[in-house]
Amino acid sequence: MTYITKPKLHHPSLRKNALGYTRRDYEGSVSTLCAGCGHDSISAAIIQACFELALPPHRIAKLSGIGCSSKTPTYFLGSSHGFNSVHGRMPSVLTGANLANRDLIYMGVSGDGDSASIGLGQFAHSLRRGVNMLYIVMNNGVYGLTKGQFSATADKGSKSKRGVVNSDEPIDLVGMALQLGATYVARSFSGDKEQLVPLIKAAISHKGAAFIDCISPCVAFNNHAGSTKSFDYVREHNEAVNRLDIIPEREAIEVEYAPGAVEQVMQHDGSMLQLRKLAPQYDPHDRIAAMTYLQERQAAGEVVTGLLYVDPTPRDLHDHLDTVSAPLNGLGEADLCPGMGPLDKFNAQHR
Ligand SMILES: Cc1ncc(C[n+]2csc(CCOP(=O)(O)OP(=O)(O)O)c2C)c(N)n1
Ligand code: SF4
Ligand SMILES: [Mg+2]
Repeated sequence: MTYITKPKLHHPSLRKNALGYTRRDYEGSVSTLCAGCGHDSISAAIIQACFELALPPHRIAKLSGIGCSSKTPTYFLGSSHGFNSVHGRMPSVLTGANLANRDLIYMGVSGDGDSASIGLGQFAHSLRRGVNMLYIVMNNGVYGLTKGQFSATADKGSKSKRGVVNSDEPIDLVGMALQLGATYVARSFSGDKEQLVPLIKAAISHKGAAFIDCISPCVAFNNHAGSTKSFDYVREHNEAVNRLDIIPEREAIEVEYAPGAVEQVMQHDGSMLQLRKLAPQYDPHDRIAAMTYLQERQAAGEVVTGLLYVDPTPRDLHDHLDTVSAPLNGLGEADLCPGMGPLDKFNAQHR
């Protein structure tokens, strides 16, 4: 429905955030995805998260690859920067943009085909380098845009709409993200907005590589009995290890929980993560234990969701490379050509 444009005027009584924006100010154009597609629910969660965090839209850069999932940035944050790259190449474009201008908030939007097949190398390197971003995969287990071929995240034994059984082992992007050194790793479900919105908010506030694998059923090609990425399957097998609330810096903590049921994690920006533990033995600070737990539960047929791992003191790519703190487009001639003195000093360090 590209010909339907949204009205520009908003009802005066719409709730406003601290910047005076309404939720509608964070929307994009009307979605052209199939009605009921999980990806639209994730777009709605991203809109909600940015509205609640009161982010200035001009400070956000959303980048994607190719696929139904990679089309979604058109449907949210219409006033933000956007770049629709080549299939599987979003992470390298995002890395370059981030190195050039660290002042923007980077959001990489991808699909399971985009990230686990053609873009697997790019996915891996952006996480291991610690690029400061929210990397979200809208995971439906199929190539939705090209009409429903199994993707590399489809479970072994999962059935296609035509009854073909997938014989290949799946790639678990969460397991990979943990192994590669991502400092914030979560899994969620497009049908669970209450879980997803805080996970997105916390991932945006995280200063490092934050990865969310969001199961997002494809109603056209992968939502039938036998599919392990269908709405019914995920609802029946969803095991949430925790529930997250995020309390921005300086806001009074008013929520009360029973002692022992909640863990508080302070982030670098002063915001506080409140983790309500649903699986008391699950420790989201132990990378190795998280990997073992996930594999055990996966073998039992469960889909583990929640905040799976967080490092509250992450280092990002700029810290590793010791880059200048100013965006490159803000550097003047004197910074770029400091003269012979600094050049001689620099050369001397390498002799
Ligand atoms: C280089 C290249 N190879 C193949 C394609 C064809 N193609 C377009 S989208 C896509 C898969 C998309 O799957 P996914 O990332 O899971 O997104 P979804 O549509 O399922 O959301 C493929 C193979 C392409 N556009 N470019
Ligand atoms: S084909 Fe599948 S992934 Fe693509 S818009 Fe339709 S439901 Fe969504
Ligand atoms: Mg897909």
